[in-house]
Amino acid sequence: MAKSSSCPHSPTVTGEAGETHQQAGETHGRITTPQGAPVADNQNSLKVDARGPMLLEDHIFREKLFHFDHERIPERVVHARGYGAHGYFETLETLEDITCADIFQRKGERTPAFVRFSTVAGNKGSMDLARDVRGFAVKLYTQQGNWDIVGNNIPVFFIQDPMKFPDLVHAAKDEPDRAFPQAQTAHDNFWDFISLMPDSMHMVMWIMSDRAIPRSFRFMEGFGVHTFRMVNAEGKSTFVKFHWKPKLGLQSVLWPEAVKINGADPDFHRRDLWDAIQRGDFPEWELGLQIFDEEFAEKFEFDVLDSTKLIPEEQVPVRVVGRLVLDRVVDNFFAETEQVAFCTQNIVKGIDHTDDPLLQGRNFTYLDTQLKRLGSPNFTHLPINAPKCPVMNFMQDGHMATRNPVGRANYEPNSWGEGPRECPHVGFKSYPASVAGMKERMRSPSFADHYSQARQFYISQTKHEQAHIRDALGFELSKVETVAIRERMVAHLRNIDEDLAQSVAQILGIDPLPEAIPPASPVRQDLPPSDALSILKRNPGTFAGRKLGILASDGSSADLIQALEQAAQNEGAVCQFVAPHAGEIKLSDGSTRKVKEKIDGGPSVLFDAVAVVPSAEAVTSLKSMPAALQFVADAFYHQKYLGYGTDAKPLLDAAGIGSMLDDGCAALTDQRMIDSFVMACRALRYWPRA
Ligand code: HDE
Repeated sequence: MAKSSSCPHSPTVTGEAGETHQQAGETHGRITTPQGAPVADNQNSLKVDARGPMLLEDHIFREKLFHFDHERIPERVVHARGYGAHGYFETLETLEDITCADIFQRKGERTPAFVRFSTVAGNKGSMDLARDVRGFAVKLYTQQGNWDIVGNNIPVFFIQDPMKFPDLVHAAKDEPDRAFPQAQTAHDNFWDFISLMPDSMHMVMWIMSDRAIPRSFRFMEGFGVHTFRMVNAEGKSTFVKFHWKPKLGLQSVLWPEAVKINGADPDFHRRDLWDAIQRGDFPEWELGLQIFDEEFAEKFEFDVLDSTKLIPEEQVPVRVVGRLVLDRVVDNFFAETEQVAFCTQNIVKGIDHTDDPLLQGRNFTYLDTQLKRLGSPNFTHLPINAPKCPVMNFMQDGHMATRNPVGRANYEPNSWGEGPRECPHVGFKSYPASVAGMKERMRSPSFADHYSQARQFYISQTKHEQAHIRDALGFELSKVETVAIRERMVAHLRNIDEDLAQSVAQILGIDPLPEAIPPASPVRQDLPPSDALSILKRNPGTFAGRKLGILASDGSSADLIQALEQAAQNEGAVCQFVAPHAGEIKLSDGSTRKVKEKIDGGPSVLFDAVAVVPSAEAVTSLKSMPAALQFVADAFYHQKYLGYGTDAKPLLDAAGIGSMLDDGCAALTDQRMIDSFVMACRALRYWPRA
């Protein structure tokens, strides 16, 4: 039988213009096999007769499927779900007094950068708004080699010794027998482990706070966590902690919003980053340093080598020395975001590690994990990992070696005059810290205080933020089935704050309160609140980079919408339209607006503030649509700023909020009201409604 060009499922059939797909392909370049041989038919495998068996000799089919079968590489054990972008780091301050790192020598110089944000616990396909720590990993392609700052959006960590990392991660991820829950810590194994690890209590306060449900990557801080060293040309060492401060300020969602966003748009964070970069609204952070010396380290209340502790910014202020701008999305997710390999050991001359045990453990494990994931010690040859400065050494061969030396000499020293040589003056030198002591497996007594900074974090929060921590603990522990674990957690909380312990116990129905766990070191009651630890105390006072969701319809007032658009633009915010139907809406003056979301696909949780301005006619039908009622009711209950046109009032009444309107709700009656509504949105949420 002839080749099935008449098969109705075959795209090789002649198209309307009388052109076959193969012909169309000519203009796009030819499909070839991996060996470069042009492929004549990419639709049909080789068979004996159209309905007959396939032939093993079909090398084109076999090679195509062989490659497909091997497309996946192992996902990261932790931080599997991530999203990356390119950009640059700009040096704002030279730091030759404290470091000889090349990147800090010339003010105004730009260094290429790649950043990958991530959640920790979930699989690669999990949702973005899991309650979780966010990874904030930065690769700086400096002229003296790649420098990676592999940080998180939380400045402390769960554990003090890397020996416990596999246990922590096993406990946090889905339980091994049932393989759930996915991307959440609200289960017995996690809280069982945590409640047996008092060192994690400070981190617990952070992950139960709004920090663990950021509004987007653009609105979160990043931290190097550990104490690092900077070393200057004279060999003098200074301690530093790294901070990334978002230009647009901090912002988080509410937990009920997170739950809905995960359903409405599981890619909420990655989409936000992609969209912002694509519209030229480049995300930006300042690099800040907390700089301190041995003397400060000696007198500070806690051990600076303990990653479960931070240094309050009020004690050591953050000095801004650079900025990071993300201005380019990836060309290919796999090649860049999936294959990027961060290693804490990637440091450059002028930067050095300290004896923080967690950092030392990480220095072993990141290299090891990249070998497993990328399958070859030559992962540094991949473009995303390759330094942008010359690389010369005698390392050779291995799987997939693409950067191969030429010549006879593959060792050093050699008599052939070939190859690179070591360079004592410009090369990396470890800081010659003096070390002495017994080999032993033990935890330093200076790491023993597990509750004081947890308490300091809690008392630094506003009352709304404290309520969120209480509710988060109540929610997570209510999902723990073993009562003894819940009780053990409440017993820890008593060391942090009695009221918190009491209210969580009440949520969990625990009465009487269990005895507090005896702390290894007395809990300090005298640490003052630190405003820098709160998100709300540092409200950025800007609506820039945020989204105003406009619920509109055919016939909506063009004047009102234009005024809203103008006011939002003045603030640097984006407007998106939600409407009863997809496509376009025609406004009162006949002009049109592109609909971003149909009402049942665009709940108000996707926006930072909403304006409800459908025509009177549309309101009549929207009043009986659950999605429209939820849109306005959710916006109200999630404490969003809510503007409404006079025609929309019946919709607010039908949603049950018409009689409760407060100062966070504005009737958009004239230009002045519209402007003041959009300016009020700078507060990001109308907290009194909570
Ligand atoms: Fe990681 N961590 N980690 N971690 N980590 C990994 O490396 C590990 C820790 C962090 O976007 C893994 O490439 C140990 C602290 C980020 O690709 C793995 C310990 C901080 C990323 C690993 C820690 C981090 C990772 C898994 C305790 C904040 C994602 C995949 C000693 C300062 C990087 C990979 C990316 C990834 C080990 C603790 C941040 C297994 C053993 C503390 C942002 O090697």
